[in-house]
Amino acid sequence: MFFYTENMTKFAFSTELYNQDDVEEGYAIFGVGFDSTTSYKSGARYGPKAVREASYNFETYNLHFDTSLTVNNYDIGDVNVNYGDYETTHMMIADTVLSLLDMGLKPIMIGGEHTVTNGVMQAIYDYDEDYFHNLTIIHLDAHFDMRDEYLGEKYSHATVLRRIHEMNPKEIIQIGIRSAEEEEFKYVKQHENITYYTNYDVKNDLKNILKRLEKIDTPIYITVDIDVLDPAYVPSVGTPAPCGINPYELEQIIGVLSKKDSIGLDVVEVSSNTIGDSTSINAAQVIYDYLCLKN
Ligand SMILES: [Mn+2]
Repeated sequence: MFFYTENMTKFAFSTELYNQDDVEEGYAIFGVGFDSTTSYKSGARYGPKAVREASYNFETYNLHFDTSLTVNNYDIGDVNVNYGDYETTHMMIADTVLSLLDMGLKPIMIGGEHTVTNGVMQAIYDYDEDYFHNLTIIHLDAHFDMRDEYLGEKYSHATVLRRIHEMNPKEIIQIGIRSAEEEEFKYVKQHENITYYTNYDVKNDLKNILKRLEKIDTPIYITVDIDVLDPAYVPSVGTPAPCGINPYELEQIIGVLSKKDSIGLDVVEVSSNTIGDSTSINAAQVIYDYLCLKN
């Protein structure tokens, strides 16, 4: 091993995993560069590379949370994707995550378009169905992603939360929402186990939302579509929507959620393709904050 080198194909603070027999409990970071159903600005396939590269910009001590990132985490590389075919990609994500869970590793996925979250949900469901039915899904996004289908597709970035809701988790809490289609909005309002907070709710009463999150007493899974932030902070996303939340608000939300019993996290929809793009830096910050608070 070389002591003074770094590997930008891996997340900055991750450990190499050479032999599966040596694995210790912790977190497994992986990418899924799939973006075949992206409808507006393409490029989420670059997310995993861009977010990892951006992670080298951070220092090991997290000043805001007064802690360093020391929790055990491996970067296992990227799941193979079948461009243009979500179904086989879904199977490969689900199989990979199921292996991780069997090894005592919690998934941290870098997307890819939001569709890929379905694969992680499938794995958690297959791992322990009762656990899945007791799970609270925390969904940060500009969009509900609750359409039944989008452009004829059942599995799409715009339907991902609908498919997850159909698998019957205990609850879904959506935060930062500011864009919708009427049918999905009706669906959200019809279901008591879906709660949503708009961008204005975050702006006007973040404390109330944080209190609500603190009260969660089930395991959680966190899915962050980075377009929850305003396009001023994250210009390189598939579907930008104005009047988003800001990184201070996101950091406070992640701060509360990281103290919860979480089975995993994903950060999706990063389509940065240049070094130092603010979108990938903000996305890497979410993973960095989360892991710092898992010590
Ligand atoms: Mn979105």
